[in-house]
Parts: sequence; structure tokens; C-alpha cells
Amino acid sequence: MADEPTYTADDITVLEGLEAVRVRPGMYIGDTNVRGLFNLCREVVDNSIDEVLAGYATHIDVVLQEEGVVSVTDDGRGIPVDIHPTTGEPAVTTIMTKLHAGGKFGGSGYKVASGLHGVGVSVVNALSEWLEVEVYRDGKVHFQRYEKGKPVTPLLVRGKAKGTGTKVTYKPDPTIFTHSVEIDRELLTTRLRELSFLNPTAVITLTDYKTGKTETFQNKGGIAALVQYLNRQKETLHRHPIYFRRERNDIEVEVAIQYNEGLNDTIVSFANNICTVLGGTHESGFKSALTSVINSYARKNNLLKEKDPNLIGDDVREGLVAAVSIKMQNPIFESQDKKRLGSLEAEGIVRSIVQEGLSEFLEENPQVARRIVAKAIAAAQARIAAKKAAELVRRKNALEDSTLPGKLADCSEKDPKLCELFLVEGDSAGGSAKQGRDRRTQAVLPLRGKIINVEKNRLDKILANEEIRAMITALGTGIADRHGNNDENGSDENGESDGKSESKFDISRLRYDRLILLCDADVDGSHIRTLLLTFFFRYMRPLIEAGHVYIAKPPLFGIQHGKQILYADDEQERDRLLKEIGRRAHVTRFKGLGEMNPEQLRETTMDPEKRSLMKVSLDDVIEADRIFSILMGDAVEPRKDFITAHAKEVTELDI
Ligand code: 28G
Repeated sequence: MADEPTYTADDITVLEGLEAVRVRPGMYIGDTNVRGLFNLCREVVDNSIDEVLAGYATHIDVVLQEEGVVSVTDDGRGIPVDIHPTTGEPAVTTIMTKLHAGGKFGGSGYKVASGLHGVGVSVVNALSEWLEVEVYRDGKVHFQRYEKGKPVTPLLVRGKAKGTGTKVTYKPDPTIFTHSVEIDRELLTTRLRELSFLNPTAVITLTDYKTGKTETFQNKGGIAALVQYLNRQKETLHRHPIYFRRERNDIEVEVAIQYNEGLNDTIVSFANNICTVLGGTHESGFKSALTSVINSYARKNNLLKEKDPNLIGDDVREGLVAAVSIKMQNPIFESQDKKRLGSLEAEGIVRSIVQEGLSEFLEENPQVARRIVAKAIAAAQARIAAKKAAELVRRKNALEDSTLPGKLADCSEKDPKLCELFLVEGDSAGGSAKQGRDRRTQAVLPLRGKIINVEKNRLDKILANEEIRAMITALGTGIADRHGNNDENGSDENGESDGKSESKFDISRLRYDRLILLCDADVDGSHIRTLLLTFFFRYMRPLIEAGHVYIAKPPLFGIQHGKQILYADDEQERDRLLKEIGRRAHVTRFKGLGEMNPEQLRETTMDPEKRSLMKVSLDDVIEADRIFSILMGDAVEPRKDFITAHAKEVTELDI
């Protein structure tokens, strides 16, 4: 072993540090794609936020420049520049070039592996083609430049500084980020907005060279403003969010709650400014306190009678928008990407703080309290009615040997993998589809009129709707609850559920491999399509996740060309075709599917050889759901804004 090179302890640290980051970037920042690129910026901004949290910085300016260059400036104390006695180099150099150096939350106990917040700015440095830091301290501007993580200048003094602060400018290394080095604007905007809610004293700006514009994120209202923002397109049950902030055993807890008239719930939680998407102990402490406080208030005020069962979590969370933010010393995250808080002490503390804070609020605001309780009681009644209805549907299926709906024209093939089901808007198009289909593998279920809006109606009403019942029976899977939960105990992680399942979704019983929505290419058609997608999204989400749901694309135009008809999906294609054949043809615009004869429908839309289908992804549905709730929801302002903003895009709207 004589030839083996000898490393000093320092060499090993250096090697393990920057080289390891460049060899396995994904380990530190998640991936080398859109997310990873965003995480670089997030890491730098989070360092500035730490100075905000410490009470020294108030302004953070993010500037996006050409070729993916990002600069971040804060007005904190400025990274220390003094020479460290053991390393012999300036502190800022150590922070920029050594892994973990300068970590503020918990040092060695900090999990690093998957690369969200806290990996250290040296990781950004290692993954940048170049990075320049400017530190404003002691009246001077200190400057150092690095390339691929290595200093290429000493720490220099370059002029005079007025205040204090830090500026970091970096260019992501294009040999690491193979796809693009341009940061995803939406991810960044969302994070900066989120940070402004979580840090009410901060003023954050984003300047983008592409637009030349500067956007300012400032939310003095904190997480109360966040829940108002989340409710911006909703009618709320009470005007001002319920808000309290308390501290116990060195854990600071902040909670904001505002109910809306809707049926869904949104709870966002944070631990030390990190968004815990999967919740965790703080969130379950909040939920169990919410349930118990509302139950005791309802009992105490005789809104729930002695014989009435307790409200369960789902009941008290209907229409809830809440934000829970805690700050604690050494948070423990269960998943490596910090999506779930595991610290046990947080659960009890949040629970007791919410119990106190919320009870006080309800006592002091009886009008709001009564409205909240009334809504929860209505939710409970609907839940009980829906359970009976679902049980009835199920028993009927069992007894009557799952009689398929009368309107369904089923296919003869029995292997679901080879079968597809067309859900067709309207009886007349349904008729054409029945005639135009391949009877062996294609089934058709015509849907009459409007589908019930599952966003506005509770499950008991939804199950009373004939079209919905026909779909459920035809598909064969049953339904999950509106949260997509499917276990026997319902959705309650706090054990409040009564233990019996109302309904079960079983994808293995799916009778068709593809569900194809076939709606008119007009406003009504897209409305119906959205209603259907929303139903699948809420009650059969795994169908979408597993890629079973498709949208058929019937053509908009037919162009007679001799004996032949050419079809076009949009105006552009129509004009292109017209140019090709010399503009002499007279054009048909298909107002609805019903205008196509069975042969045409088969040729253009149903025949697997010729048609084009769009597979529906969860993102599509979420976007459709958003636009839909703007257009169909209660709040008037967002609708006006949307229509004004998009008025120009709509050329041939067929109303
Ligand atoms: C502009 C882009 C990113 C930063 C500071 C300020 C200090 C600092 C940063 O100290 C070592 C860790 C915490 C004490 C702290 C300055 C105390 C006194 C700082 C940033 C030792 C790092 N004076 N501002 N780091 N600290 N901004 N913005 O990176 O315990 S990083």
C-alpha cells in the first residue's frame, strides 16, 4: 500500500465536498432538471431569509438575467469576512467552498441527502459555472469569484459600501443542468410569494430581464393573508381569518383559519419556513384540536344534542382553508425531502395552543362560531345520507347482479384490457357513436344534459344523479371519498372516524381500459367535459393517475374536396388545407357532434387508426378545475378578471 496517496484531513473534506457534489448533483439538489435548478436559487434565497428571521434583513432582491444567471441581494449583516483562526481563510470563502459550512439550522444533525433547503450555498457554488459574492460590511465591498466551486480570485476589497448585506450572483453550470439553465418562473414566484406570507417583515422583489418588470412580494398580514389569498376565488363564511400566534417550550405556533362556502379543504403547513406538503405532527395536532374544539363548542351551546354523534374530522374541515406555521429549534423531518414533520413534541404543543386559541375565538365571536358549527353539522348529515345512498347502490348491484345501465351500449369483448368506453354528450351524438363504433371493443354511454357539479353538491345528492349512477355502474370500480381516500376507516388520521367505509374504489374491477370523453367542441361541451373530469378527479382519482382517462378530439371543420371530406381541428389547419386545395371548397363548421353522421364520427374521432386522443393528466384536471372554478364559482371578481384577460384569445367562441 506504499503507493497510496496520503491525504490530510483537510484534503479529504475538500474532496468529499465539492467533487462529490459535482459527481452526484442529484443527491444534493434533488435532480439536475427543473427542480434542481430551482433548488439552487431557493438555497440562496433561504440564506437571505435566515437573516430576515434573525431580524437583520428586510429586503431581498432577486434578479433573473440572461443565460440563466441569477443574482440575489439581501440587506442583512453580510457574510463574515474575517480570517478564521483554524482554516486561515476568510469565513465567506469557507462558507462558499466547504460543504455544510455556515448551516444555521442544527449543523450536523441536519439531513442533507436529497437536497432541499439547508444543503448550504457551497452546493450552489459547486454547481455553478461561476459565482460571485459581494459582501457589504465595515464600509467596504468585499468581492470573490469562484468557478465550479473553486476560488479564482482572493477575497478582494472593491470600493466602499453604504450599508451591510450580501449579494450572490451565479450562473448554473450548463454541463450539469443538461436541459436548460433558465429557472422555472412559476416555481420561483410561488416560493417567493410563500416566503412573503411566512415572513411578514420581508420585502421581496423579483426582476426578470425577459419582461423588464419587477414584481414585489410583501405580505404584512402573514399567514392570515395567505389564507385570504387561498380563498381569493371563494365566498367566505366569515370576513376576517381567525388568527393566533403563541409560544410554548420554545416552539412558536402560528395559525390562520378561514372557512369558505365550498366543500373542499386546504391545509398548508410549514416548519421553519419549509412547506410540509405531507403534513406531519404539527398538522395532525391542528386537526385533532379543530375537531375537539368545534365538538365541545357545539355541545356546550346545545347545537349538537345529547343523542347526536360527534362531528368527525371531515365534517369540521369542509370548506376549511388553514395555514399552520411552526418555528422550532431542531425539526425532525420524516422524509428526506422534508415533506413531513416528525417531531413528536410539536403535535401536543400545536394541539394545546389551537385548543386555547380557537376556543377563545369561538367564545368571543358567537356569530362566526355558529356559522362554522352549522356548516359542519350539514356536512355530517350529508355524510350520513350519502353512506345510506352508497350502501343502497351497492346492495342493488349485488342483488340484481350488477345490472348495467339501460342506456349503455356495451361491447362484446370481455377482456377489459381490450375495451374502451365512450362517454358521449347528448343522446343524438350518443346514437351516432353507437352506430359508428366497433361493437366488439367499443362501448358507448350517452349522457343527457348537464352532469351534476360535484364541487357544489355533497355526496348524497351526487349519488342521486342518474348520469353519475350510470357511469359508476358501467365502470364497475365503485368510488373513493372526495379526498381520494380508500381505506376502510375513511380519511381520518385522528381516529375520529366511525370505522365503517361508505364506499370503496377498486381499480382492478375497471371494465374498460380507456374512458374517452366525447363532448362538443363548444362552450357547453367544455363545461360538460370539466364537470366529468372534476367528478373523476374527486371520486375516481386513481383512474386519472393510472392514465385511463382520455379526451376525444372531434374535428371543428369539414371541407368538401371533390368526393372527399377533409377535416381540420382548428382554424389554422382549416386555412392551411384551404390553401392546399385552392380555396374553392365551401366549409362546414361542426356545431356539435350530432351534426356528424355515424360514418364521419367513426372516421374522425373513434377509429383507433385515425383518431387523435388526448390523455388526461392530473395537472390538466387541476388546471381545468381552476379555470372552471373561476368561471363557474361564486366569486364574481375573479371571473371578470379572467374574461377580460382572455377576451382577446377567444376568436370564434360558440355560445
Ligand atoms: C444574497 C444571497 C444569499 C447571508 C449572512 C450573515 C451572517 C452569516 C450569512 O453568518 C456564519 C452562522 C450563524 C453565526 C452572522 C453576519 C452573524 C454576524 C452573519 C446570504 C455564524 C454565517 N454577521 N447573510 N451568514 N454564522 N446572506 N444571502 O447568504 O451563526 S449568509
